[in-house]
Amino acid sequence: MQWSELMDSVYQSWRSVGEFFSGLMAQLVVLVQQAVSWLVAVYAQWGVPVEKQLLAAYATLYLGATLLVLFLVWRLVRRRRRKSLQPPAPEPAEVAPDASVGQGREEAVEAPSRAATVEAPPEPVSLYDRMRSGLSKTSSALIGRIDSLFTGASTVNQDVIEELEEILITADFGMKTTQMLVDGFQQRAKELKETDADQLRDLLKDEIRRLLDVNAEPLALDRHSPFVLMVIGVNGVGKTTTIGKLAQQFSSQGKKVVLGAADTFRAAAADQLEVWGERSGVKVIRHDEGADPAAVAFDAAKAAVARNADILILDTAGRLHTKVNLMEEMKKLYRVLGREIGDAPHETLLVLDATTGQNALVQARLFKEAVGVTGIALTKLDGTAKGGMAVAIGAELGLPVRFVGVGEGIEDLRPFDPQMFVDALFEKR
Ligand SMILES: Nc1nc2c(ncn2[C@@H]2O[C@H](COP(=O)(O)OP(=O)(O)OP(=O)(O)O)[C@@H](O)[C@H]2O)c(=O)[nH]1
Ligand SMILES: [Mg+2]
Repeated sequence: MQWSELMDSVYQSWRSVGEFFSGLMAQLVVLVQQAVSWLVAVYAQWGVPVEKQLLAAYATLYLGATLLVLFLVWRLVRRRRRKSLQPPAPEPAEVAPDASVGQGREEAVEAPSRAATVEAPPEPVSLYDRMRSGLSKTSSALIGRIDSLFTGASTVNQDVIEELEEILITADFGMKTTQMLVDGFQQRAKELKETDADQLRDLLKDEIRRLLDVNAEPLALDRHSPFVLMVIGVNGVGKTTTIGKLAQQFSSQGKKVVLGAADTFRAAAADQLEVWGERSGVKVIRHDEGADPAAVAFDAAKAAVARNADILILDTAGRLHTKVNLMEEMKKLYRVLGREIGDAPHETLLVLDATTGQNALVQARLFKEAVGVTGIALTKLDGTAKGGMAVAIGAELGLPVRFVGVGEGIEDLRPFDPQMFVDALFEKR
């Protein structure tokens, strides 16, 4: 191709692009003119003086266009933020370890992100196995040491008792619970004629099992309709995740669930709840960031009644606990809920992070005294060797553990079963 031909074709393409845009601009100008004359007519009808009609029309158009642009930008930002909260679809190769490929297996253990595990299809793993693997850290630290202590002991003497105390305290049973356990254990060990390691092990297991029985009302969801479950706890313990998992589990059991995003501290909190809501087809009532949590509770209660829901779960802001007015906020929530739905909330579930050990116990005590906790959800048991916490909560505070989180998957939030817990903890690995 000749140089002049090339220039000619470039010129032609630019010309057609130019024509296209000038056509578009002409259309736009016509559109603006029509809109202006329509607005002028409207302002004339409203009695606006003639000399101000044109100005008012242009000002209205300008304002409208600015608002439209702002709205589009807001939608774009919101969509992006949602996308960042939305877990990516699971990649089967990553979440399903292939035992035959050593490399792949290593990746599968390390790679799963929070999202991938949450979205993964339910694996054919029994509840017991989930509990067992969730407790593996506590079990290997605690039971391993206990087994070697009992195997080497010919009698239950003071040295054995002291070492047992130390092991239990290290696993975060806490001083008081450790003392209760050791006293009971020592008493019963004295009655044994011979000290056999397996017998001592069973004895301790039995003592722990006994302390796990808390004399508390069971969580009877069908006693109220809607049953109102208020979820509280300091920030980051796993409130929203626990609510999401519960919503999904309840709705898959055929229960109608409504969620209330009363954590209005940051918009992302309600967004996070909405993602869970969308995933399980559950309605989420939310307000804007900074809104009054009691107003959300009010609307959520109304929606739950109107929709004939079985369960209403309310998420609350953890950060408030540092504020002096937390109790006032809570009382307001209680008042609003109680007014809309008799006796609500029917359960105040305090979420505690097991990895924080004795600190979680301190939180539980504070919340119990201040707002009246009726049950505990103990999360992240899988991430700690200090699972003794689960026992200490019941033994020291008399609070029932309702649910335990032993992983990030939906199935990893389990109703707490004391027998299953000790069996999983003590199982030989
Ligand atoms: N390993 C593990 N991680 C968990 C468990 N439960 C929750 N998490 C993780 O803990 C982190 C915090 O969870 P959130 O649900 O956002 O906690 P939150 O209490 O709502 O936090 P705020 O809204 O900031 O007060 C998330 O990354 C969860 O995936 C669990 O049982 N095991
Ligand atoms: Mg939250």
